[in-house]
Amino acid sequence: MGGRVLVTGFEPFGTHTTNVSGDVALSVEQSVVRGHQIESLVLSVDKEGAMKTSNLLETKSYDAIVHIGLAENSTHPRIELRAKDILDFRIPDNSGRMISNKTISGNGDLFSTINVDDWDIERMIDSPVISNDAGEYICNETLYRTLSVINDETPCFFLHLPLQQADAKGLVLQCIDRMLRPSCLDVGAGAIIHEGKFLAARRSPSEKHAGWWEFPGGKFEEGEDTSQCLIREIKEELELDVSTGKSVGKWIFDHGDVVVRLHVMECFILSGEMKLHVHDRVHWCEGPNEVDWLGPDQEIAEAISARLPLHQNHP
Ligand code: PCA
Repeated sequence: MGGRVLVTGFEPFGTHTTNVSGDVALSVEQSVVRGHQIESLVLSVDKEGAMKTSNLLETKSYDAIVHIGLAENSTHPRIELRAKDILDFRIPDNSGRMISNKTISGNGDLFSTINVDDWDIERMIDSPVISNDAGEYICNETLYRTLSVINDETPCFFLHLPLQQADAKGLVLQCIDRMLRPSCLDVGAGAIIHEGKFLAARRSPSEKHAGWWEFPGGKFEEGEDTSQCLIREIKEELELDVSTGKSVGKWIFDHGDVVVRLHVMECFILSGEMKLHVHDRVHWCEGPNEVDWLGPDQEIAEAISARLPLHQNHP
């Protein structure tokens, strides 16, 4: 592939003698994520540092850009999605520049080009949070100046790190992986619940992932929601008419070539005689460990088992 990713951090500023962001940026230098090599830069905490990347982009291009900075008052890493069109410094920057309440361009706020809906944030390293406030200092200025010159889909965002964090390097690499991976394919998975048990179906020898057990379902068709997708798929796969109930949750699973977002929903049989089309066996489960589940379906089976008694009396 041979793509390139730019990761920047900052020098110390204010009363700090170190800056975790610069150290973390350097720690990932030369690492390879999804065939892309990381280039690292430590930026000065001033206008020159804030403009370094936008200047670089005049002659170079990257497949993803992550700016990292220290957020001294944060307890969690923050994924900044917005660069505000304002600078309002509490302390001068490292060049002595002091700015009070001034716009950067006067053209309004700018927004990151990443799609966090595809990221499974809840399961990421060190529990990052989404933020729309990168401050009014050099970090915000840097994101603003970079976003203002990106006019394509190049993923770029700002990662604000707390003073102390268990695995900042791991989180940065994970963010880059999310930026470079294909967008999620939405797939419905039905937890068919009947007489206190839920249905597992084994994929036929002729199917991809043959022999593994899964929840019936499939890809959303144009305009479908989870319920419509499952009613159609379960009819096609099992010849059962079902109604849908509560959502069980969403799981994102990376198969390498494709990333699937599974939308899991309770289903209840209305009518029909089960006939298998893409499966060769079914099993009514009372617990999560009765079959060899495909990929994330094990975790889903655990989630369903945990709530199962609630639904034993459903019609
Ligand atoms: N944090 C500062 C600037 C440099 C850094 O690491 C900020 O949050 O703006």
